[in-house]
Amino acid sequence: MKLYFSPGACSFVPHSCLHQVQERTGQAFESQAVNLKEGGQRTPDFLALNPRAQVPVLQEGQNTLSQVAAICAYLHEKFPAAQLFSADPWARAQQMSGLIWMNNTVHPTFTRIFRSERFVDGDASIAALKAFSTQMFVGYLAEINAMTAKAAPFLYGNSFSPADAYALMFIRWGANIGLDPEANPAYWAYAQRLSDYSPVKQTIAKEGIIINTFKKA
Ligand SMILES: N[C@@H](CCC(=O)N[C@@H](CS)C(=O)NCC(=O)O)C(=O)O
Repeated sequence: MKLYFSPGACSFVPHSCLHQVQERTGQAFESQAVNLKEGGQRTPDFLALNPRAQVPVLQEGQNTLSQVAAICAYLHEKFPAAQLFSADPWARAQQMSGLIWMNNTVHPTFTRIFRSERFVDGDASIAALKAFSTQMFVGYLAEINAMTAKAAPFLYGNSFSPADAYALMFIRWGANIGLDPEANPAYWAYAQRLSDYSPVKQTIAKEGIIINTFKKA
């Protein structure tokens, strides 16, 4: 089993899951970094794995699987002892609901800030899209802040689920574009706790990332 990831990207979510699988079941995995800044996602070798030119990709023998939620669900079904989601159907559905919202709403909003030129033409339109999407992203961070205020200690109770790893990436991505993580105190406290959770801690170390990249003016 091999995960193609980019440090600090959404692939951090299945990467954290794989570390939890390894820790709880002993199942080893390989991982390979793809340099998105240098176009590693558009090389012929990578496009053969995922023609959509995106990480994450999970490779199982000759087969490949893309999409964060699908990879996490697959790992859960294959390694139930890793407890990536709850065993209770309703609790699991809540965890999945949060994960899918992050993947289909919060993440694409950030993409409109980070990759604005892919969505509109012209400097003025790009600036407008960035500004509008940043306001939306700030709103989502506040929404997650409210969720983390009730985190016990994870977003969905006493067990880690993939949505936790996604939430950690969002506060980091915000810091990357100049949004102070400490503006959402509950979220920032949760992010610091989560960074110390063993599978997440190992993933941070493996990817060589820091969570708070915010620089005060
Ligand atoms: N919905 C996709 C999103 C994947 C995605 O947006 N990946 C980004 C990194 S966070 C990527 O590979 N971007 C490459 C690019 O923008 O060229 C999933 O769940 O896997």
